[in-house]
Parts: sequence; C-alpha cells; structure tokens
Amino acid sequence: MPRQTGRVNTDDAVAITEPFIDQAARDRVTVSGADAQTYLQSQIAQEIRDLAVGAARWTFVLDPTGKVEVLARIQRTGDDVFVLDTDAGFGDTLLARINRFKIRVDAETRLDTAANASPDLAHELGRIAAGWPKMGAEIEPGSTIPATTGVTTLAVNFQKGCYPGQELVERMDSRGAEREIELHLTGNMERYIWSLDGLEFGQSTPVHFGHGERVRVILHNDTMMTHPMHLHGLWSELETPDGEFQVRKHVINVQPAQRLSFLVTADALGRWAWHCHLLLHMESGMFREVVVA
Ligand SMILES: [Cu+2]
Repeated sequence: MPRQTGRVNTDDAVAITEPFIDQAARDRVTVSGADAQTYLQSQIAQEIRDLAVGAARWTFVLDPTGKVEVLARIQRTGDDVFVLDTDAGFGDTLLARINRFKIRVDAETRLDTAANASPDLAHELGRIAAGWPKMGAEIEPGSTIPATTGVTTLAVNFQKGCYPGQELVERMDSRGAEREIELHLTGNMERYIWSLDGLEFGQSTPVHFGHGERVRVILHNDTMMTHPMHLHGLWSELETPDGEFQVRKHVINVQPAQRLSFLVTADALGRWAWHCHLLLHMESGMFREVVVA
C-alpha cells in the first residue's frame, strides 16, 4: 500500500496505485506548447523535467497558501504535451488553477471531462482499503493541508525549485529526533482508575520539552482499552515502526497492547495539556502537563 512505501520512487507509485484508480472516472487537463514543461514545473509540487514520454507521477497542485487544490497524476504524452488527471468533478478546479498564473506563456490548456461521474465499486473499495485520498472526500480543494493526506512523499518532490504553496508543504519538519521519551498508558479496569506511567495527574510532574527541540514520544498501552491521546498546542507526527511515514495529527489512538511513536517539534512555548480524550479517563487521571520552555 502506498502509505507504507515512503521510499517508493514516484514513477513506481503510479503503477502501484493503478488498481484503485478508475480510468473512466478521471477528468483530464491537457497542457501543450513550447512552454508547457517550464510552466508546469513552476506550478506543481512534482519534478517533471526528467519525466520520460509515457511516464507519469503523482503531484499536488497547491494554492499559494499551501493548501491542496487538486491531487493529480501528470503524464508526459509528448515532448511538449502533458496530461493531468484527477477525480471526476474536479477538472474545472484543476483547469482554473493551471490557468491562474498562465500569463505570456506559450501553452494551451484543454479540459476533457470523465465518461463516468464516479469510480466503479471495485476501484472504490480498493481505494478505501488502501487509504488513498479522494477529491471531495479526504481532500477539500483549498482547505486540506498536504501533510494530512498521507501521500506527501509520493506527490511532492522536496528537491525541486519554487512553486506556489511550497513554503507550507516544506515546513513539515524532516529532522530526526534529538531525544526520546517513553510513557506507558496505565490503569485499573476494575477500579476505573487511569494514569500515565502509573501516576495519576495529581501525583505527576510536567513533561518538559526544550523550545524548538525535536522529540520522539513512544507510547505503550498497557491497558485493555483504546486511548485517544490528545497533545494540545503541538502537532503529533505519527510514524510507522520503520520511521518512514509521518502524518500530522492532533489526537493519536493507541490501541490495547499497542506500542507506537510520534515526533513532536516543540515550537510553541507554554504549558499544554496532554490527555486521553475519553472524558472519564481524563478526569480519573490520564492527564499530564507538557511544558515547552
Ligand atoms: Cu482513555
């Protein structure tokens, strides 16, 4: 599944995702002309200068504030011809975004709308099983942040030059952790007492993060219930056991007997609450204060 293949080469990613992309339910925008490559290179999050004729890659098309306008594939179909395809119904959005900065550019754009308004059931079930985001569902044009889509490593080239929205997408901290802290989610089902590392809030001292520090937080759930842990004020970047993939969350579900880790950049000074989102658990002690100083 693409979510677990952070190292996948972006051309391979298109082949891997093929089973859950219904070709008949894609709107297509063709960009052709002498300036097509230069112009698109300056507009999208993916590198296309080394894209061979026939090859394709996933890309975000962002708005200038860094929100996702469209998740698309871009295929080079000729030296000066590119076809971007996206979920049916979003070709207009894509075309408008491509045309928006097309001033004194030698390139023509054309929209071909999809034959079918929605993908067939087999493709749709495959997509859901793979956790692949869909336009209008997981991606809302102009409001979704790239890092929340789960496909940033496939749809962004972090080495390429400037394009609108780049500042925000590249603000995601790629530093490794400077320090690790480990905590156990603990409790007693019968007495209905919940705690962190065996200490209820009243007995605990705050967890300290240095300002700007990058910390890996490792949680072990020693209880028989799932705890949605909410760290206020800071993003929690969930990672896979191999450390490859990260998604930014406010609340992290920790399942019974699960060990998981997430990365935090302590970029917000102050005192923050960190607690289980189940009110009863929080009130009976599963709560810590986090101090960033
Ligand atoms: Cu809980």
